[in-house]
Amino acid sequence: KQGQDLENDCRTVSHHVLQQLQSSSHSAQDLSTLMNRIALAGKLIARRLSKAGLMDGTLGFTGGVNVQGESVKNMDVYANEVFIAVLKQSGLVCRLASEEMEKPYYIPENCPIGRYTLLYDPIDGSSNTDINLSLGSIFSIRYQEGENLNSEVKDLLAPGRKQIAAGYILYGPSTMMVYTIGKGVHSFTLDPSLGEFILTEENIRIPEHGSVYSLNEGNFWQCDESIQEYIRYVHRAGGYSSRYSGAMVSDIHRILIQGGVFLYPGNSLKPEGKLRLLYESAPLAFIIEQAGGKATTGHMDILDVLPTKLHQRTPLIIGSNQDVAKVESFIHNNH
Ligand code: AHM
Ligand code: MG
Repeated sequence: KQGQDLENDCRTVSHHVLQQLQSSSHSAQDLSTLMNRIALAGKLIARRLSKAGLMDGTLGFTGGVNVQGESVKNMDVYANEVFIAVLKQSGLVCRLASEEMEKPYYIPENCPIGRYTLLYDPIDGSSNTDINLSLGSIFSIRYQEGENLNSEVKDLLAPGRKQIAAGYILYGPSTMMVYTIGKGVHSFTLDPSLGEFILTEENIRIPEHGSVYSLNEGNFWQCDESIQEYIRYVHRAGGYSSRYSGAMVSDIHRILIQGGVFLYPGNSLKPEGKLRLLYESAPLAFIIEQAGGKATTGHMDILDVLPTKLHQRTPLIIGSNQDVAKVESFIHNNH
């Protein structure tokens, strides 16, 4: 028993990545190192969040507005800088692009050797920061193609199928990290006494159907008729539960484990919805597809959408196959 416990305690993220790739190739080593650095970012952010009410300058707004036109919170800035700092030291990432930066950030000392780009949302669900509710970080890793050290993003304007790894960190009652490198979805829980993410569940499969639907129903009257019809269907059908936390990482994590559907469709005020393709929708779509679920705009798979700009938004319908199909049947008017 003791031996087994010890073995379990040694199942860290970086070890797991190496095992998945079963090789000592450069890219296996690279991905393992990258995942380890991202895990470190998660630990730093979790540490800060756990003391948020005790430390000056952690909660609240900076007074600035980001490229998306949203008010920037102190935690957004801190978390954005954490990712830059941990990846600077990796030597592997030459370029980072995030929700909080208008243009990609280049790490000159890592270019041109750094072969990877990290796309990320440092704090997902920012509105939960000041009220001590769940938050997330989302990440996506791609090979960097073409010229280094210029601010072009052309090579990033490629479908989500080009992602080589993706995942999220969930800052809840415990901190979890969920990742995929295209070989299933695996979750880890931060053991604060060890300071390590330890394997929780391997090869997570999303249920084919779940009872949860997750969207901001406050947008009901701005939604397309088809989405309104879907919502009416859910209300009438009975047996569904509405769950919407304001942080999609936690809402989608619930759906990954228990099934259901999360949606942020376009509406009359936000025709493309709210969520950003490259560092929000695509990484989560990679995770959910790898777990056997589906992610769509309503018209095509999220992972097939060809972006035209870095901060492009996209409608998102994501979750269990049957529940996503039900929403699609309303969009295509064949329910
Ligand atoms: P953020 O990254 O700026 O926090 O925005 C993304 C978040 C999602 O986590 C969440 O599902 C959504 O925005 C909530 O938006 P709304 O308040 O419009 O429902
Ligand atoms: Mg976000």
